[in-house]
Amino acid sequence: MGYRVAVVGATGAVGREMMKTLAEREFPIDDMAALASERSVGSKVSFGEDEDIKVQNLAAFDFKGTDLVFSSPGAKVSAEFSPQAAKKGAVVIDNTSHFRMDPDVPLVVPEVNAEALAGYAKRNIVANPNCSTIQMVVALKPLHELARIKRVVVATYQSTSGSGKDAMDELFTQTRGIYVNEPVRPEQFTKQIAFNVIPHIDSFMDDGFTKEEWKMMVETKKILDPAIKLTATCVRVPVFIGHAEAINIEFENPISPEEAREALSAQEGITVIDHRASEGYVTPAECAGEDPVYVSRIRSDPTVDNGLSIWVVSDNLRKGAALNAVQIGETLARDYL
Ligand code: 11C
Repeated sequence: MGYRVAVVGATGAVGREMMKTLAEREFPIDDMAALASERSVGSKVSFGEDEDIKVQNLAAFDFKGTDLVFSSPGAKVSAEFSPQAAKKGAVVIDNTSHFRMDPDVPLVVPEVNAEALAGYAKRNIVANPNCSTIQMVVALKPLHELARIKRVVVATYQSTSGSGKDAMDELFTQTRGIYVNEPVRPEQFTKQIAFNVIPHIDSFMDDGFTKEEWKMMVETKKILDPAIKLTATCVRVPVFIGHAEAINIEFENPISPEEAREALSAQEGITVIDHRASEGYVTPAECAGEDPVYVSRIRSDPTVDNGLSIWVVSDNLRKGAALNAVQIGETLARDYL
């Protein structure tokens, strides 16, 4: 039996990746609806290699009879339409930040806390975590099981696709413009993104952290363990696809790089590439279009008791968004629907 599926935000960078991932992984689908705002109605989006689907108006769509909704519009649009779809009986996998901290909404990375899906029916909504959180918790989980994480200090290097297609276009146009002496006019970012890095993702909060940094902290607690202390600095870098993270971890118990490497290699969803040579670590350009979370540069941190530093890279549109959402859908289909 196949499912009746809708993708909300089908014309966006993540929405397109969701349609591609659903087709690639042969998710059992009897009917697919691609939904977006009125201005995209009539345009077409690809669903797999051979099929193009006409975009329908989200505001006019009746979710009655839809089994599963993969939703990735803006948070405000999701706040309005995800509960409407859920009330009509669809299970919504929501990629926005709007529902993540709702205690009645599971926040799920299937390799890490698939068991949380048992609570999906409270609101018929499951939240997909922030991309920078997803790749980090996949790497933290086997290490936490091995030696209990006390504290994490993470610095991110996040690609422009995290901000959507217009932001990727701005990096391209600005880079070209700089070569021909055009004035730089940031629109999607707060400052020049070409040949620059910006320590400001999402809005500033009263305590001086940005909302992106706050999300990494609270989402890690909800997904993995509320006892883990985490502090983040999130930085936008002039890369199209792939987020990288330098993660420093302090454990309760001793852990060697060899033990960490073994545990990470055994974890589903992770590929360890860790040699002390130029080809022995992964960069964002190499992970674009790939499914795994790559872990490299595994080494002891001798400045604390039981410390370890690692480098984690993943395609933010795939494992950081579309793939994780589809894996949630696959787990729901297998265990609950
Ligand atoms: C970025 N992590 O790279 C953000 C994108 O809460 O779902 C995802 C924002 C979110 O800009």
